Amino acid sequence: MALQAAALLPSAFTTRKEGKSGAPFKDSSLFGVSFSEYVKADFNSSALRCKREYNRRNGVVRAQTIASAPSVTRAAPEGKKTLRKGSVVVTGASSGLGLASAKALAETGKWHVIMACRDFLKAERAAKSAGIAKENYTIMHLDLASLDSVRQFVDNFRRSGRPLDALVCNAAVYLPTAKEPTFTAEGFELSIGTNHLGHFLLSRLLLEDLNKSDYPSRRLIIVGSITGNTNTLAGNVPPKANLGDLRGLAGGLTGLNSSAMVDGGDFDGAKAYKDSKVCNMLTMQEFHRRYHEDTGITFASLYPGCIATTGLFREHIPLFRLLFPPFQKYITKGFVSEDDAGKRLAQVVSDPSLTKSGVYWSWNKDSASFENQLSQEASDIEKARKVWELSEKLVGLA
Ligand code: LMG
Ligand code: NDP
Ligand code: PMR
Repeated sequence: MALQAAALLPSAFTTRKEGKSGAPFKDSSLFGVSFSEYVKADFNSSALRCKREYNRRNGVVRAQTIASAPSVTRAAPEGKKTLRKGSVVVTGASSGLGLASAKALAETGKWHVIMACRDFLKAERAAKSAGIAKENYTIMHLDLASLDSVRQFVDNFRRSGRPLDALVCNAAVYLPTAKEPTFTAEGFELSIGTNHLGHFLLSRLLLEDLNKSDYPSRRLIIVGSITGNTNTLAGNVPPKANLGDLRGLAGGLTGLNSSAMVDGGDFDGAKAYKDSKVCNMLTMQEFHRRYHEDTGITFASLYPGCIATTGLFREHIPLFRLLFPPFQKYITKGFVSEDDAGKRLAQVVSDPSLTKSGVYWSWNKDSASFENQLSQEASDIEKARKVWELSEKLVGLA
């Protein structure tokens, strides 16, 4: 793994802002352009906790489920003295942010990481060269570009008998130079198909497993990005994210009789990626609205910073790959090393103070996490509901 040594930021674990109520925080900015918001501390109220406990004991979850769920031994969380090791699934843990977060979580000694990867050997090599101890990880095959593979993964995971305490939807593809669309096994445009639809099915199916866990704080994290948010400078670099009226998604993104793009427009690989990140952030919020109160599961998203050295840019032109890291390091100052970004994601998975649900986390330059404001489109309630319903149809849940 090419974990960059250039750590511009101190560890996110050690410097966390507490008592954020009412305090404005600034996002990292370019030339003084910054985005801030008032952060409200809203950790679980006792009333909500009571309802949650009731629902958990009675197995209340409105998720669509498949029949083969094994039973997970449950114990009353309040009766526990020592916390067992958590069990977290991280998709796309064979490189970049996924690998760095797997390493950060494993190193705490508190987590066993299930690395859900499409390339088994690559993942094994990556885990070894990152120095993740054998007993702290398991690699399981998952190709998000195939819904059969997603269902197979869920089956295999259940057969393993492990509980599911946290799920991290991290994997993504970015195809900025593609002139024509490429497609998943089911014929969806590859960026939306992988980044959004594959994760949508995975998280819908695994919600049941998360709900069965007796772990004190169960979390479903979906990685978002600044580039999907048009309320930022980065989100205004063309082509901009825009889901339009979702006519392409409704048409199945096949590129045959309908468009391969969510908004029904001409194919643009960079836009498809940014649109997929908007879908990711909308999905997280829709999960929150539909399930947080009943299940107590924390749903959250994040922008980990610009990790300009990862494999995400593998399809970009060589000049871009050469200039992008120094551009982000010295000009935008949005650069973050893979190591530090991994710690940020690990923090969202396991920090006891980050239990708030429905939140999009970002970090200040001093590495303090704060709740960030999503763009208008990425926080559009009606659009979130429509994306959810159309996605359900496409992945065969409705
Ligand atoms: C497209 O290119 C590609 O075509 C597409 O394939 C895809 O990749 C897409 O978004 C991804 O980008 C768009 C174009 C940028 O990309 C470029 O060609 C530029 C590449 C830049 C890469 C970084 C190189 C920087 C070079 C500097 C050298 C650094 C060296 C460091 C050395 C350090 C030494 C100390 O898009 C453009 O079209 C560029 C012009 C647009 C700029 C937009 C800027 C934001 C505008 C925001 C205005 C909106 C207002 C928002 C509110 C803000 C208020 C101010
Ligand atoms: P990488 O390319 O390094 O990692 C992406 C991972 O996704 C790889 O492990 C890759 O597997 C995996 N993957 C791709 N397609 C599939 C598939 N079909 N099935 C299973 N796994 C798949 O990129 P990053 O680490 O940068 O990206 C991770 C996340 O971070 C993404 O969600 C991205 O949107 C987000 N992000 C990244 C930023 C950045 O600056 N880099 C900024 C903001 C957000 P393989 O190793 O086999 O290719
Ligand atoms: Mg962007 C504060 C300024 C900032 C930040 C934080 C990012 C992050 N970018 C910023 C500014 C700019 N970028 C500016 C001013 C430009 C024009 C020169 C610019 C260009 C640019 C390109 C061409 N940026 C890019 C690209 C990509 O191909 C990347 C992309 O959009 O992938 C979808 C990208 C990114 N810039 C970022 C981040 C985080 C990315 C990676 C995208 C992601 O993971 O979501």
